[in-house]
Amino acid sequence: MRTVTRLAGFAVGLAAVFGATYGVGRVVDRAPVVEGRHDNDAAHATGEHDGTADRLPGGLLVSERGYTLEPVTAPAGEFAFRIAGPDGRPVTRYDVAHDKQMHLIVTRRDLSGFRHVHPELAPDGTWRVATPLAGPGQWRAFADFTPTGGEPLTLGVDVTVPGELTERPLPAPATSTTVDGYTVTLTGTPQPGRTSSLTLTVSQDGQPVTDLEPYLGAYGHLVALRRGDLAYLHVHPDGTPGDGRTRPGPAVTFLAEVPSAGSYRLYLDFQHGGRVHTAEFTVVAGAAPTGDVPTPSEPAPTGGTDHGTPGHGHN
Ligand SMILES: [Cu+2]
Repeated sequence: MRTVTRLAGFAVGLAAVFGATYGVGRVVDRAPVVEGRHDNDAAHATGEHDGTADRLPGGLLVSERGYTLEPVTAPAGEFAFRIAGPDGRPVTRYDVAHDKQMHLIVTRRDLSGFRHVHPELAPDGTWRVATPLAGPGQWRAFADFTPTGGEPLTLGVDVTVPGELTERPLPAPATSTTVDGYTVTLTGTPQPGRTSSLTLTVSQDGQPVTDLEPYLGAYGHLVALRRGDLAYLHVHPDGTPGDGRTRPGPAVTFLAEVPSAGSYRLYLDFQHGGRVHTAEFTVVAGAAPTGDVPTPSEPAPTGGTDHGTPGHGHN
Protein backbone atom coordinates (compact mmCIF):
# COMPACT_ATOMS: atom_id res chain seq x y z
CA MET A 1 0.00 0.00 0.00
CA ARG A 2 0.99 3.61 -0.24
CA THR A 3 2.97 4.80 2.67
CA VAL A 4 0.62 7.30 4.14
CA THR A 5 1.39 8.88 7.46
CA ARG A 6 -0.86 11.51 8.83
CA LEU A 7 -1.50 13.13 12.13
CA ALA A 8 -4.73 15.00 12.34
CA GLY A 9 -4.38 18.43 13.79
CA PHE A 10 -0.73 18.49 13.01
CA ALA A 11 0.15 17.60 9.50
CA VAL A 12 0.21 15.07 6.76
CA GLY A 13 3.34 13.07 6.07
CA LEU A 14 6.12 12.62 8.54
CA ALA A 15 8.33 15.34 7.21
CA ALA A 16 5.42 17.69 7.36
CA VAL A 17 4.59 16.41 10.80
CA PHE A 18 8.01 17.21 12.08
CA GLY A 19 7.92 20.58 10.45
CA ALA A 20 4.60 21.38 11.96
CA THR A 21 5.11 20.03 15.43
CA TYR A 22 8.59 21.36 15.68
CA GLY A 23 7.34 24.68 14.53
CA VAL A 24 4.87 24.52 17.36
CA GLY A 25 7.64 23.61 19.73
CA ARG A 26 9.61 26.64 18.75
CA VAL A 27 6.65 28.89 19.10
CA VAL A 28 5.57 27.39 22.39
CA ASP A 29 9.05 27.86 23.75
CA ARG A 30 8.38 31.55 23.43
CA ALA A 31 4.88 31.16 24.88
CA PRO A 32 2.34 32.42 22.32
CA VAL A 33 0.42 29.21 22.15
CA VAL A 34 -2.28 30.65 19.96
CA GLU A 35 0.19 31.08 17.14
CA GLY A 36 1.18 27.48 17.64
CA ARG A 37 -2.36 26.42 16.98
CA HIS A 38 -2.35 28.45 13.81
CA ASP A 39 0.82 26.71 12.79
CA ASN A 40 -0.88 23.41 13.32
CA ASP A 41 -3.91 24.37 11.33
CA ALA A 42 -1.89 25.80 8.51
CA ALA A 43 0.35 22.78 8.30
CA HIS A 44 -2.61 20.49 8.41
CA ALA A 45 -4.40 22.41 5.72
CA THR A 46 -1.44 22.52 3.37
CA GLY A 47 -0.60 18.90 4.05
CA GLU A 48 -4.00 17.94 2.74
CA HIS A 49 -3.13 19.16 -0.70
CA ASP A 50 0.58 19.25 -1.32
CA GLY A 51 1.26 15.56 -1.67
CA THR A 52 3.67 15.32 1.26
CA ALA A 53 1.71 12.33 2.50
CA ASP A 54 3.57 10.27 -0.07
CA ARG A 55 6.86 10.66 1.77
CA LEU A 56 8.40 7.74 3.56
CA PRO A 57 8.08 7.57 7.29
CA GLY A 58 11.11 8.88 9.12
CA GLY A 59 14.03 6.94 10.43
CA LEU A 60 14.30 4.44 7.59
CA LEU A 61 17.21 6.14 5.86
CA VAL A 62 20.72 6.88 7.04
CA SER A 63 21.00 9.65 4.46
CA GLU A 64 18.24 11.84 3.18
CA ARG A 65 18.08 15.18 1.36
CA GLY A 66 21.84 15.54 1.58
CA TYR A 67 22.16 14.92 5.30
CA THR A 68 23.86 11.78 6.59
CA LEU A 69 24.01 10.32 10.08
CA GLU A 70 27.56 9.23 10.85
CA PRO A 71 28.38 7.41 14.09
CA VAL A 72 31.72 8.45 15.52
CA THR A 73 34.09 6.27 17.49
CA ALA A 74 33.63 7.18 21.12
CA PRO A 75 35.17 6.25 24.45
CA ALA A 76 33.53 3.48 26.44
CA GLY A 77 30.32 4.67 27.99
CA GLU A 78 29.73 7.32 25.35
CA PHE A 79 27.78 7.44 22.12
CA ALA A 80 28.83 9.97 19.51
CA PHE A 81 27.82 10.90 16.00
CA ARG A 82 27.80 13.67 13.45
CA ILE A 83 25.38 14.86 10.83
CA ALA A 84 27.18 15.46 7.57
CA GLY A 85 25.53 18.17 5.54
CA PRO A 86 25.07 18.54 1.80
CA ASP A 87 28.62 19.91 1.54
CA GLY A 88 29.98 16.83 3.30
CA ARG A 89 31.01 18.75 6.39
CA PRO A 90 29.52 18.25 9.86
CA VAL A 91 26.48 20.38 10.51
CA THR A 92 27.06 22.69 13.46
CA ARG A 93 23.90 24.80 13.42
CA TYR A 94 20.53 23.39 14.38
CA ASP A 95 17.15 24.82 15.21
CA VAL A 96 15.72 24.18 18.64
CA ALA A 97 12.67 21.96 18.56
CA HIS A 98 10.90 20.88 21.73
CA ASP A 99 13.56 22.64 23.77
CA LYS A 100 16.40 20.71 22.16
CA GLN A 101 18.52 20.85 19.04
CA MET A 102 18.84 17.09 18.87
CA HIS A 103 16.65 14.23 20.00
CA LEU A 104 18.30 10.83 19.94
CA ILE A 105 16.08 7.79 20.22
CA VAL A 106 17.44 4.27 20.39
CA THR A 107 15.93 0.81 20.52
CA ARG A 108 17.14 -2.61 19.75
CA ARG A 109 15.93 -4.06 16.49
CA ASP A 110 13.55 -6.21 18.56
CA LEU A 111 12.02 -2.97 19.91
CA SER A 112 13.43 -3.42 23.41
CA GLY A 113 15.68 -1.02 25.23
CA PHE A 114 14.01 2.24 24.18
CA ARG A 115 15.74 5.42 25.33
CA HIS A 116 15.18 9.04 24.36
CA VAL A 117 18.14 11.26 25.21
CA HIS A 118 19.59 14.66 24.33
CA PRO A 119 23.23 14.76 23.29
CA GLU A 120 25.54 17.74 23.64
CA LEU A 121 26.92 19.44 20.54
CA ALA A 122 30.65 20.10 20.34
CA PRO A 123 31.87 23.01 18.23
CA ASP A 124 33.15 20.62 15.56
CA GLY A 125 29.69 19.22 15.00
CA THR A 126 30.08 16.04 17.06
CA TRP A 127 27.16 15.06 19.27
CA ARG A 128 28.01 13.18 22.45
CA VAL A 129 25.89 11.56 25.13
CA ALA A 130 26.34 8.97 27.85
CA THR A 131 25.54 5.87 25.87
CA PRO A 132 21.89 4.99 25.85
CA LEU A 133 22.65 1.54 24.44
CA ALA A 134 21.85 -0.71 27.35
CA GLY A 135 23.81 -3.82 26.55
CA PRO A 136 24.47 -6.15 23.63
CA GLY A 137 22.28 -6.23 20.59
CA GLN A 138 21.45 -4.87 17.20
CA TRP A 139 20.39 -1.31 17.88
CA ARG A 140 18.77 1.34 15.77
CA ALA A 141 19.62 4.95 16.57
CA PHE A 142 17.36 7.75 15.35
CA ALA A 143 18.56 11.33 15.16
CA ASP A 144 15.60 13.69 15.08
CA PHE A 145 16.66 17.25 14.30
CA THR A 146 16.25 20.32 12.13
CA PRO A 147 19.39 21.70 10.50
CA THR A 148 19.25 25.48 10.47
CA GLY A 149 17.97 26.49 7.09
CA GLY A 150 16.71 22.99 6.33
CA GLU A 151 13.69 20.82 6.98
CA PRO A 152 13.15 18.57 9.97
CA LEU A 153 14.65 15.15 9.49
CA THR A 154 14.84 11.82 11.24
CA LEU A 155 17.77 9.70 10.14
CA GLY A 156 18.43 6.19 11.39
CA VAL A 157 21.50 4.01 11.62
CA ASP A 158 22.20 0.53 12.89
CA VAL A 159 24.66 0.11 15.73
CA THR A 160 25.88 -3.24 16.98
CA VAL A 161 26.88 -3.71 20.58
CA PRO A 162 28.79 -7.00 20.75
CA GLY A 163 28.04 -9.57 23.37
CA GLU A 164 25.64 -12.35 24.04
CA LEU A 165 22.39 -11.53 22.33
CA THR A 166 19.07 -12.36 23.84
CA GLU A 167 16.24 -11.87 21.42
CA ARG A 168 13.23 -10.53 23.23
CA PRO A 169 9.82 -11.35 21.81
CA LEU A 170 7.61 -8.37 21.23
CA PRO A 171 5.30 -8.11 24.23
CA ALA A 172 1.70 -8.99 23.47
CA PRO A 173 -0.73 -6.17 22.76
CA ALA A 174 -2.07 -4.73 25.98
CA THR A 175 -4.06 -1.70 27.03
CA SER A 176 -2.40 -1.21 30.39
CA THR A 177 1.18 -1.19 31.59
CA THR A 178 3.13 -0.17 34.65
CA VAL A 179 6.33 1.82 34.88
CA ASP A 180 8.10 3.21 37.95
CA GLY A 181 5.00 2.66 40.04
CA TYR A 182 2.66 4.34 37.57
CA THR A 183 -0.11 2.59 35.72
CA VAL A 184 -0.71 3.84 32.21
CA THR A 185 -3.81 2.84 30.28
CA LEU A 186 -4.23 3.14 26.54
CA THR A 187 -7.57 3.66 24.86
CA GLY A 188 -8.05 3.81 21.14
CA THR A 189 -6.67 1.67 18.35
CA PRO A 190 -4.65 3.01 15.47
CA GLN A 191 -6.17 2.34 12.07
CA PRO A 192 -3.95 2.44 9.00
CA GLY A 193 -4.77 5.24 6.65
CA ARG A 194 -7.10 7.15 8.91
CA THR A 195 -6.98 9.27 11.98
CA SER A 196 -7.27 7.63 15.35
CA SER A 197 -7.33 9.15 18.78
CA LEU A 198 -5.01 7.51 21.26
CA THR A 199 -5.48 8.47 24.89
CA LEU A 200 -3.00 7.52 27.57
CA THR A 201 -4.16 7.86 31.16
CA VAL A 202 -1.71 7.93 34.05
CA SER A 203 -2.46 6.86 37.61
CA GLN A 204 -0.37 6.20 40.68
CA ASP A 205 -1.45 4.12 43.65
CA GLY A 206 -4.90 3.90 42.12
CA GLN A 207 -5.30 7.67 41.93
CA PRO A 208 -5.38 9.66 38.69
CA VAL A 209 -2.29 11.79 38.22
CA THR A 210 -3.52 15.33 37.64
CA ASP A 211 -0.24 17.18 37.94
CA LEU A 212 1.82 15.90 35.07
CA GLU A 213 4.77 18.17 34.44
CA PRO A 214 5.56 19.67 31.05
CA TYR A 215 8.39 17.80 29.42
CA LEU A 216 9.95 19.36 26.35
CA GLY A 217 6.90 21.58 25.99
CA ALA A 218 4.21 18.92 26.30
CA TYR A 219 2.54 16.63 28.82
CA GLY A 220 3.66 13.64 26.87
CA HIS A 221 5.75 12.56 23.93
CA LEU A 222 4.74 9.51 22.01
CA VAL A 223 7.05 7.69 19.65
CA ALA A 224 5.71 4.81 17.57
CA LEU A 225 7.98 2.32 15.85
CA ARG A 226 6.75 -0.15 13.30
CA ARG A 227 7.71 -3.76 13.81
CA GLY A 228 9.72 -5.11 10.94
CA ASP A 229 11.52 -1.99 9.78
CA LEU A 230 11.35 0.41 12.73
CA ALA A 231 9.69 3.15 10.74
CA TYR A 232 9.61 6.05 13.14
CA LEU A 233 6.61 8.14 14.04
CA HIS A 234 7.03 10.92 16.52
CA VAL A 235 3.59 11.95 17.65
CA HIS A 236 2.59 14.82 19.86
CA PRO A 237 -0.43 15.43 22.00
CA ASP A 238 -3.60 17.13 20.99
CA GLY A 239 -2.96 20.30 22.98
CA THR A 240 -0.09 21.97 24.77
CA PRO A 241 0.41 23.12 28.36
CA GLY A 242 -0.98 26.59 28.89
CA ASP A 243 -3.32 26.61 25.91
CA GLY A 244 -6.31 26.95 28.20
CA ARG A 245 -7.82 23.58 27.35
CA THR A 246 -5.13 21.00 27.96
CA ARG A 247 -5.09 19.59 31.47
CA PRO A 248 -1.97 18.18 33.16
CA GLY A 249 -3.34 14.66 33.26
CA PRO A 250 -4.47 12.16 33.97
CA ALA A 251 -5.20 11.79 30.25
CA VAL A 252 -2.95 12.79 27.39
CA THR A 253 -4.53 12.47 23.96
CA PHE A 254 -2.71 12.01 20.69
CA LEU A 255 -4.08 12.06 17.19
CA ALA A 256 -2.22 9.66 15.02
CA GLU A 257 -2.40 7.78 11.80
CA VAL A 258 -0.08 4.88 11.23
CA PRO A 259 1.28 4.28 7.73
CA SER A 260 0.27 0.65 7.40
CA ALA A 261 -1.34 -2.30 9.06
CA GLY A 262 0.88 -4.20 11.43
CA SER A 263 2.34 -4.16 14.90
CA TYR A 264 3.72 -1.02 16.46
CA ARG A 265 5.45 -0.37 19.73
CA LEU A 266 4.38 2.85 21.42
CA TYR A 267 6.67 4.64 23.85
CA LEU A 268 5.13 7.36 25.99
CA ASP A 269 7.54 9.70 27.75
CA PHE A 270 5.92 11.70 30.53
CA GLN A 271 7.28 13.64 33.46
CA HIS A 272 6.03 13.49 37.03
CA GLY A 273 7.78 13.92 40.33
CA GLY A 274 10.66 15.57 38.53
CA ARG A 275 11.50 12.45 36.57
CA VAL A 276 10.79 11.24 33.07
CA HIS A 277 9.09 7.88 32.80
CA THR A 278 8.51 5.77 29.71
CA ALA A 279 5.44 3.58 29.33
CA GLU A 280 5.46 1.07 26.47
CA PHE A 281 2.64 -0.62 24.60
CA THR A 282 2.33 -2.97 21.70
CA VAL A 283 -0.57 -2.13 19.42
CA VAL A 284 -1.81 -3.76 16.26
CA ALA A 285 -3.12 -1.50 13.55
CA GLY A 286 -5.60 -2.97 11.15
CA ALA A 287 -6.61 -5.72 13.52
CA ALA A 288 -10.17 -6.89 13.75
CA PRO A 289 -12.22 -4.43 15.75
CA THR A 290 -12.62 -5.45 19.35
CA GLY A 291 -15.76 -3.45 19.95
CA ASP A 292 -13.67 -0.61 21.26
CA VAL A 293 -12.59 1.03 18.05
CA PRO A 294 -13.21 4.77 18.03
CA THR A 295 -15.31 6.18 15.25
CA PRO A 296 -13.45 8.80 13.24
CA SER A 297 -14.97 12.20 13.78
CA GLU A 298 -14.09 13.41 10.31
CA PRO A 299 -14.20 11.93 6.84
CA ALA A 300 -11.50 9.44 6.09
CA PRO A 301 -8.56 11.11 4.36
CA THR A 302 -7.85 10.52 0.74
CA GLY A 303 -4.98 8.36 -0.33
CA GLY A 304 -4.89 4.99 1.31
CA THR A 305 -8.34 4.83 2.78
CA ASP A 306 -9.40 2.00 0.58
CA HIS A 307 -6.71 -0.19 2.00
CA GLY A 308 -7.15 0.50 5.66
CA THR A 309 -10.14 -1.68 6.18
CA PRO A 310 -10.35 -2.89 9.75
CA GLY A 311 -10.15 -6.62 9.91
CA HIS A 312 -7.74 -6.94 7.05
CA GLY A 313 -4.33 -6.98 8.58
CA HIS A 314 -1.45 -7.58 6.26
CA ASN A 315 1.10 -9.09 8.55
CU1 LIG B 1 14.01 14.58 22.75
